[in-house]
Amino acid sequence: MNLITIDTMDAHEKPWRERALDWRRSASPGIALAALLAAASLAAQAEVTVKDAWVRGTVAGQKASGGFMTVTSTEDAKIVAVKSPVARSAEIHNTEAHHGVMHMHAVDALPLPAGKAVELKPGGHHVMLMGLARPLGAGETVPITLTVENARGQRTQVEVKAPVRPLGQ
Ligand SMILES: [Cu+2]
Repeated sequence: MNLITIDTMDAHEKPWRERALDWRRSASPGIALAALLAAASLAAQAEVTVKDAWVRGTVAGQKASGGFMTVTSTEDAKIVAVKSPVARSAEIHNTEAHHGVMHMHAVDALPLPAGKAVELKPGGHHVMLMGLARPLGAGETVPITLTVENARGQRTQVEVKAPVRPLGQ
């Protein structure tokens, strides 16, 4: 009777131990795979380079100004938002002529085709800084944060330091 009981226990315990071992063996490759996937998704983030950033200086009482720069992304992406601590709000604007008069209007996103240098410049696309708390003087630097979204919907923040150029340049 005793022997039978022990035999029965052994018979049940062995497969259980084996199952536990199988689970432990498969667990570490699973973790390694998850780490690999995380690394792959990090590597897939758009690399964005910003050159020649500047902001136009303002005079006392002026509430808005423009930010300009050249932006290049390694993969297809778009700028979906902009912000700056010097402005209550900021938008991406485009400039267009309507009946011979130049108008600015906000755009939802500015496309960054892979490898193409996209220029934000006076008379074209620009960062519109609105609700300025104080005048922006030559010599100071304005931080601007771009939110860039790639084709898979992943967003990254790009920090830009834009020196202020005197009004009239
Ligand atoms: Cu504008």
